[in-house]
Amino acid sequence: MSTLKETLFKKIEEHRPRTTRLLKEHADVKVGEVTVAQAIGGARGVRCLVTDISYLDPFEGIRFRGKTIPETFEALPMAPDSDYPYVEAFWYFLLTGEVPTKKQTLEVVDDFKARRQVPQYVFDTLRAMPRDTHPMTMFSAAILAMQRESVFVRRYNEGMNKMEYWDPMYEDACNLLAKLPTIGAYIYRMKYKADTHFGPNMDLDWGGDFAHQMGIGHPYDDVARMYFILHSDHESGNVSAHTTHLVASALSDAYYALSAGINGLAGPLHGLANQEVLRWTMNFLQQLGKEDYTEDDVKQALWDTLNSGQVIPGYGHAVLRKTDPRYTAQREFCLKHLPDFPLFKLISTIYKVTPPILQEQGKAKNPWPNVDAQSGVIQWYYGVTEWDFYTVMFGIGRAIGVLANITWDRALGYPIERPKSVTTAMLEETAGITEEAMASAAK
Ligand code: CMX
Repeated sequence: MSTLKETLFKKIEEHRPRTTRLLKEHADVKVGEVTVAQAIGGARGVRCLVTDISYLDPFEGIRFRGKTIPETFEALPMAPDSDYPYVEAFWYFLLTGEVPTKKQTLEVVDDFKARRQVPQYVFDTLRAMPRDTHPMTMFSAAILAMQRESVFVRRYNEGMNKMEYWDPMYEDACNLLAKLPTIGAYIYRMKYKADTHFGPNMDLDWGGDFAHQMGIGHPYDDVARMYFILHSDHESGNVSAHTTHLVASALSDAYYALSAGINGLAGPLHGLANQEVLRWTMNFLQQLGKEDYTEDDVKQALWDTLNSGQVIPGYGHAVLRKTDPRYTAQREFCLKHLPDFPLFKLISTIYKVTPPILQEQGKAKNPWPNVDAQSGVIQWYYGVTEWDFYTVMFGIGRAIGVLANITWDRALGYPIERPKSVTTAMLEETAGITEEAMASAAK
């Protein structure tokens, strides 16, 4: 057994009694109440999911295993000639809560290399799809196509004991994760780079190999490492994490579950917002018809968007009530590597003028930028201008978090998810709305 797997097993054994005790001795303790607004309004703020992998404080932002983003970057072993840690070290950290040593990290690097080979039929599946298929559809299909590889399914069919479920889930998660950069880069180059490919470089780590297979030199390997870590996990309630968890709760394997989560990430209110930011920005420049814009031009375009009933992509959040630290981390990268890039300057101007406009409009509870507002500009700078592809990179990163979570779901024996629904009439009754009141309201 690898050090990571052994450490994970030890953590699982330590953790199980905590969940068991809560369920046995404190099952009736209330965590919160559900209001009518929450029942109709997307369960916002309802505390009914448990994860120890990350926690999102509305005013502080994400903590991975208790560490902020800067603390996470600081703590983990750095990749060679890099300002960012190995993604493999981060995987170890997310799974176990322990910061791995360099040696333990390199063990995971080697383990992922051994699992990196993507079966040919996955490429054949991608090639069979019309070339104008959205990259997120391709990415999801590639993951789903590999479902036949699931170790969990094989072991389940052999009659595995429940207590062992986490083990093949871990194997599926590692097998999948190791392949995702190759699949992502293949989709990119097949669609946008005349179907020319570099293939994996076994000397490189996960992030470095993604940059290599994309065909982009240093520091794009650091962009990849930073990007994948930043996008990995945002506690359990967001659409991609919750979908992955929900589907896995039926004991569907990691391939089914991740593919489903990726489909949720493909929505414009979620991960697809990163492509929408670039689309919005480029439309703005095109419609303006000149290169030099003023703050007033940007303000006008933002108001036009709001007045036509659309959202400003990259702004707002269901939980956060401040600038997303994932935005700030990417902004810091831009300030270091591309401070004079015109598109970065425009994105900075949008950052300056948007929050007051959203505040003036008075609808969005959070007027500040989220992770998606800044990510496209970095990609654009390094030549990845095909914005349809941006959410695939979000998806590769998000896989790290959701796969760690469903491994733990299995370890702790979380049951099939099945919240209860009510009817509108039941809500009306609970709210004390009488038939007479409804009849007089209808007059
Ligand atoms: N632009 C315009 N209106 C916005 C807005 C924005 N950026 N953010 C929120 N609003 C509006 C909502 O549409 C809603 O309007 P209605 O009352 O007419 O329905 C109102 O403000 C209240 O919404 P909220 O409670 O502040 O936000 P929600 O929790 O409902 O939704 C989110 C959160 C992210 C979907 C929303 O802020 C949004 O649509 N943002 C733009 C898309 C985006 O950037 N998504 C990416 C989020 C990060 C990620 O998951 O990747």
